[in-house]
Amino acid sequence: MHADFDAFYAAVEQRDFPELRNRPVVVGGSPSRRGVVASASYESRKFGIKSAMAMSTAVRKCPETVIVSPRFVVYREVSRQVMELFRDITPLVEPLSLDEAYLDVTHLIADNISPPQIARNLKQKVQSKLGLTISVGVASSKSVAKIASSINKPDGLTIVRPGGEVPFLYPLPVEVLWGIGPKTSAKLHLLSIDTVEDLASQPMEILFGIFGSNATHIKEISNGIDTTPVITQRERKSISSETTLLVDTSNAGDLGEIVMRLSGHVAESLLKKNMRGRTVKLKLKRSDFTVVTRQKTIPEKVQISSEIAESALELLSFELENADEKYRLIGVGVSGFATSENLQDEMQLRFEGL
Ligand code: DCP
Ligand code: MG
Ligand code: MG
Repeated sequence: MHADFDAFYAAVEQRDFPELRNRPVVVGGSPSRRGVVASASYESRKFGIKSAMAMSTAVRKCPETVIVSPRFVVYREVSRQVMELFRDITPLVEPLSLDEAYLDVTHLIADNISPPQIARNLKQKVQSKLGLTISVGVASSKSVAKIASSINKPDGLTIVRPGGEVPFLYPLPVEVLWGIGPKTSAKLHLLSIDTVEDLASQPMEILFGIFGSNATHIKEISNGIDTTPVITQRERKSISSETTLLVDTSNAGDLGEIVMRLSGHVAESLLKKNMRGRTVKLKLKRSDFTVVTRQKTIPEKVQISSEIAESALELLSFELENADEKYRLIGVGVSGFATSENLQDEMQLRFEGL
């Protein structure tokens, strides 16, 4: 399942200030200071107001709209509460941002409780405990569930049964797919690729031309194929691979080769989980069993083998230059993934910078 709050910031304001209910409300920065819309209530969307629009445009579209300044502390607390409600039904919760998460409920399905019932119960619980509505998508994969939750907002519940993925996806506009932003969609429309079906029926060469190394993934998700598991934050802390050597060694060439091999294993796991990290860690156990770890944080998130190996080898040569030791175990790891907290911090910084 994928669950996402409807008009999150705006709905919290309407909940806490009853005079705002049933009125067009936008949360964001002031129009006189070139603010933008962070969240628009569904009443305001009837006038064409959307997230990320300049506040001055929003006011022009609907002069009677109420502009409210964001209260990030409150939104963060509501987010904590909803994630807790999600975790009451399954520990397998993967938050994507403050207002949405994937929930793996496969193990809860039984003869007398079906996925639609699990989803209805969840919606009811969120409504009664938090006074807010969520939209939920239920499907056999994360990608399809996320699209399903987005197409019947607000207060939606969309169920895509196994085998129904292709008929569900094909008529939808290409924009529903994760990773197709305004720039790519403009390019696609120029090529008369408007629906998911149009995209899915393109030959691979065309897709490679547009999406590069992401083409295979795009082809898969446009056919409803996505095998990535729901990853909880605890599991996210780091991904690593280590090995104990047959013979202790201080040989830089041998150690370097192992570091490259381990970097390959880590890259493979990252790719499978569709994750990238910013911190590369090297762990070394010396002959006397003391453990040293050295780590490096880089500006760009890494995912592929060569990028991970580059940093890990740098850490290795630093260690070898500064110690005269033999080693019995080596490990390479990547951490510093995007979590809902630091995603939100990034979002807040962007907001305040505007
Ligand atoms: N947000 C933001 N700036 C954006 C997009 C979102 O500050 N450009 C914030 C405000 C939103 C919250 O994140 O309330 C959640 O984002 P969503 O994309 O889920 O949008 P909403 O919950 O507001 O609306 P929807 O009902 O479409 O999910
Ligand atoms: Mg939302
Ligand atoms: Mg969201």
